[in-house]
Amino acid sequence: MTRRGHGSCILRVARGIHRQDAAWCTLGQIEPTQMPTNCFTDAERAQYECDGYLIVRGLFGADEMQTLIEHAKADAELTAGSYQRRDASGMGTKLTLWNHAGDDLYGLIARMPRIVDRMEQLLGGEVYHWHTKMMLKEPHVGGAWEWHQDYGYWYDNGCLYPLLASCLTAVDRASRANGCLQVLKGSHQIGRIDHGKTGDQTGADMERVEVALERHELVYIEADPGDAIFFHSNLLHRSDQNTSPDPRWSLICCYNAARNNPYKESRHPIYHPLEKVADSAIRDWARGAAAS
Ligand SMILES: O=C(O)CCC(=O)C(=O)O
Repeated sequence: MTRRGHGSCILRVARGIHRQDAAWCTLGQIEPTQMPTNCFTDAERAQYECDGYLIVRGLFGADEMQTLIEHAKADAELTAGSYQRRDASGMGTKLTLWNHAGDDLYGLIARMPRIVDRMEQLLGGEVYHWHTKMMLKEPHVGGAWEWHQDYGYWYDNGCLYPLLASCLTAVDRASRANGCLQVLKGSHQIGRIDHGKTGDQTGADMERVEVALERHELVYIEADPGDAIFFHSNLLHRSDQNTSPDPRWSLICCYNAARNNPYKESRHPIYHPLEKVADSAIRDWARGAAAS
C-alpha cells in the first residue's frame, strides 16, 4: 500500500536516475570522459533535500554482491557477533554492528568512494565512519524495526546537528514479504522527534508518527542485491517482520560529518579521518581470496 499525504514536495525530478553527465555535475568543468562515477547530480541532491532519501539501483555489480554474499553467509564470526532487538510485539531481529572500518571486506566496502563520495556530497563536506551494521532479518522469525529516526538514537551520542546519513545496501533481495525498508517521504523535514523505549528498540513518539503518516507518503523500498538507499538521519523509517521463507540481510554503512564531531564520548567514535580505498576494492579482495 502506498499512502500519499499532503507532505509531498512540488519539486519534480526523475527518481533514482544516476546521470553521469558533465552538465549535471557539481564538481566543476570536467570533460565527460573524465567524469567521476561517484557524483550525484544537482537534481538528485535536490531530491534528497526534498525526500530525505535517494535510491541508487545497482550501486554494486552482481559479481561484487556475489563476493559479499558468499563471504558474509559463511562468516561465523559475523553471526556469532550478532545480538537481538525485540520489536513492540516481542519478536527479535538480529544485527551485528562495528565502529571500525578496517581492511576486511566489510571495512573496504564502507571506505569505497562510490558510497563515501556520495555521502560527502549529501552531508556537504568531509565525513568519517560512524559505524556499519549487518541487519540479519531471518526467515519466519525476523522481527520488525519500529518507526524511528536514526538521529533519535544518535542525538544521545553527542552529535549536535543531524549531519549524519546512512547507506543501506540490499544483500538479499528485499521485498514487502521479507520486511523491506519503509520510509515516510520528506519526514526528515519534521526535525527530531522525541524517542522512547519500544520493546528493546528506541522508537519515535507515536503521537507524532500518526500525524506524519497522514501527511507524508509511505514508501516501501523493494530492492535487489546491490541496490542502495542513501537516507537522512531524521527520516522516519521502519520495516515489517519477516514472515516469509527468505532471509533479508542488508549492510548499512553510517557516516557523520567531520564538522559534527560529537561533543562527548559515547559508544560511537569521535572524528577520525576515513581512508578511502579504490572502487575496485571488492573485486581486488575477491582476486586475493581466490589466489590464497
Ligand atoms: O534493517 C531494517 O529494516 C531497518 C534498519 C534501521 O532501521 C536502522 O538501521 O536504522
